[in-house]
Amino acid sequence: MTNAVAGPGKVIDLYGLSSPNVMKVVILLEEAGLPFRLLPIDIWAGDQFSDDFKALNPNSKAPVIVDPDGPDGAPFTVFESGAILVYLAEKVGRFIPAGPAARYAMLQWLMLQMASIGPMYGQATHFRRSGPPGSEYSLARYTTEARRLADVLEVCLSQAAYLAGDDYSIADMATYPWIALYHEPNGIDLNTLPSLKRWSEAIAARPAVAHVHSLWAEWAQNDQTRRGKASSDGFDRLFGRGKYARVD
Ligand SMILES: N[C@@H](CCC(=O)N[C@@H](CS)C(=O)NCC(=O)O)C(=O)O
Repeated sequence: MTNAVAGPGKVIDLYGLSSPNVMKVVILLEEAGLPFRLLPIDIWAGDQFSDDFKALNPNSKAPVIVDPDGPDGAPFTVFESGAILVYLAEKVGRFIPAGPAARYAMLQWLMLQMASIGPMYGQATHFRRSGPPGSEYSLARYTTEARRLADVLEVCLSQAAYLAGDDYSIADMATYPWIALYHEPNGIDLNTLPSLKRWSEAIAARPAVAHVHSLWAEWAQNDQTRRGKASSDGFDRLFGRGKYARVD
């Protein structure tokens, strides 16, 4: 882990980088006014595989948060961006419905983002940017699924202002970064999806989200620099290929 910046007592530590799974957490931190500091993870240098990081997240992925003021008043670590969103929303008592029906209506869209939108958009982007020759089948499969999922969002958002109904929630915060950052590379034309476009523009216009985008310009630039310094072994390890591939 690199470039940690010291911060005072109640500041939440966020281990992350300029990725959609991290952006969703930053949106909630900003919306809720929770102070945090970014501890950058250089995934091209393999920070996520260090013993120190695996003690926080055995799955070696960002984001992770450490809340100095956890449920029992002691420091509390949470990994998996969906779990982090639920944890922080419950902590502040906002952006998560209280009643059971509304809560599950929201959680189903949060789960859809975690289980489908993130992985499918992520794989489509991987094969587009980094797939070796012969990746046409994989690229077509994941791009088709990403576009199908955008259609699912369009239908939902043609019936309500937000994914879970009238109220902006962590389901919207989870899904927004994938649309904002990845619709263009995946060839998803928001002009053909008017409800998704309206929703995306409404979220982008929120002051907290606009502030996150201003942070992102610098964070993305820093990650470009890290990526530019990466070795071919670093890429092989990140992508599980070459000597890191586990195939029979
Ligand atoms: N399901 C996880 C996915 C996290 C994830 O894939 N994080 C990426 C950055 S967006 C990462 O840490 N990649 C490093 C690696 O795969 O080694 C979550 O939502 O938190």
